[in-house]
Amino acid sequence: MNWKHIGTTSGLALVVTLAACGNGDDNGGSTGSVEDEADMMSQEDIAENLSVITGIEPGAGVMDATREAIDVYNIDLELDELSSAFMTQELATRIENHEPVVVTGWSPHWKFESFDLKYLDDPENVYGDGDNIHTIARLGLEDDMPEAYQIMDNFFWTPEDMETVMLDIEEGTDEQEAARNWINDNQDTVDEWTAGVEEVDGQQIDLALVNWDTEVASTNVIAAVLEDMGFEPELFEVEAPYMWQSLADGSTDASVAAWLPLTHVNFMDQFEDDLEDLGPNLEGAVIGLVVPEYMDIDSIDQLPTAE
Ligand code: PBE
Repeated sequence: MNWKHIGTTSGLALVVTLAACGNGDDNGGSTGSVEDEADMMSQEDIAENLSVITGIEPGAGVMDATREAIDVYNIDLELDELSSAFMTQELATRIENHEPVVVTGWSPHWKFESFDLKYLDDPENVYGDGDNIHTIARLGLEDDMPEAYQIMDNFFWTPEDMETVMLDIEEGTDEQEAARNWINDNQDTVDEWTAGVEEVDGQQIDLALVNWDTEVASTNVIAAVLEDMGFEPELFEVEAPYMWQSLADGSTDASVAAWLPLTHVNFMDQFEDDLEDLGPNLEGAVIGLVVPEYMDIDSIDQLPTAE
């Protein structure tokens, strides 16, 4: 049986890979790799040909941080509000054409497997020193659904685990199947999350997620684990602010998609009294500005600045 996924999904990620792999030209390949110095794009060329930072959904934490970075570093680029799928598509196209491109990036993410990319240094530390991804729940979940609460609380994995699932999905595997593949290969880990927990009989659990590759991977894995324990998971795909709001008002039960302490600091400030933080389910997440290796800059303060 499969859990319900309420909301839209995107097939764009697959298109991106095909576009990115289809062309073995001599620009150092179309993955953005650099084979010799001539492939490097100078700071002047970048200033001349770059007018935007390619962003994602306006409500994402990495977008808040980027608006702040533009201010702090006085960056002379517009921030394009797109979506995660369009961001990776734009990245692929620009790399294919050996053009400058700077995106709002995060790790774990499959884009680092598909392209040769780097984070720009952040001397003013706008993007923080790394985040963890936390599990959050509505108030009262522990009393109402102790088994689900226990499993959600035990859920913990590594960036490599998450990347395995993301890459599987990005290569075209169905989200639920990718989650199952990972579980089949990591049954010992999953057994630790469910150790000592009683199975239930068809209890519905509503999980909120945003359509970011990271959260699609984690939410589908925890949904599959819950399903195996007798739950009927429903996945509610929402915009970032509503993910927090829906837990605070009790209209969903839990989420594994809270990036803290930095990325979602504004949401945490707003909603922390009305929900419960169950702590990290993954350690070592990162956000920042990301460019292809062939751009000959290393730091955010080398991006074009306003006079
Ligand atoms: N992200 C992925 C999210 C959190 C998960 C980095 C795009 C954000 O910026 O809010």
